[in-house]
Amino acid sequence: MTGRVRGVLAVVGVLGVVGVIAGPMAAAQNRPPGVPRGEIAIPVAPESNVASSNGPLRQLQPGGPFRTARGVVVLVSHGARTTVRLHVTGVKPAGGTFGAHLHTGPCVAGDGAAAGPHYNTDAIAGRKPVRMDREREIWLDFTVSPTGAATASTVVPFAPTPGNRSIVIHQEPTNSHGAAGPRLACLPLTWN
Ligand SMILES: [Cu+2]
Repeated sequence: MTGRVRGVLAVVGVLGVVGVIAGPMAAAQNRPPGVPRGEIAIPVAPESNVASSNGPLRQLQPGGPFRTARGVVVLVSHGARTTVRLHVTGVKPAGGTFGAHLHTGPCVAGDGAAAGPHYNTDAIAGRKPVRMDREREIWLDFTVSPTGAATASTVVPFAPTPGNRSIVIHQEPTNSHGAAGPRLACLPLTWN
């Protein structure tokens, strides 16, 4: 078993259910040669990268609905294609729809500006004009259920470059220009 496969198995342990690997897990019912009984083989492309983060949301504004919230984010890149899944629990009051994106900078409690701008492939490549949409950025808007939980996922046609980055949750849903109002909370996401 390679280190990368172990990484994916660790993610399974953290999340329990990950949409992006549900298919491969089902396919793994036919155990390939060399895989011990009881272990699940998950096919992972050689260029795959996995990053995840799990913990209390860091607050960027005092007294918001994410005060008691926790989040899990999992990012899986295979070549030039990346799947990202975000799960949030403990939102009070429950309800509402919020914008969420991958930002280029770190997640620092009390300092929304530290997260920097959206991760945007036009901006990273120095292309102008910079277009802000769900093909060039990682958008994870979510609607909170009556139990205070929410899930969002996206698939984008690029692999974000490594860094000490963050998922930022905003007060409003993302509009057609990529804006979503004040920054309420964040979750760090770092990979190499
Ligand atoms: Cu954002």
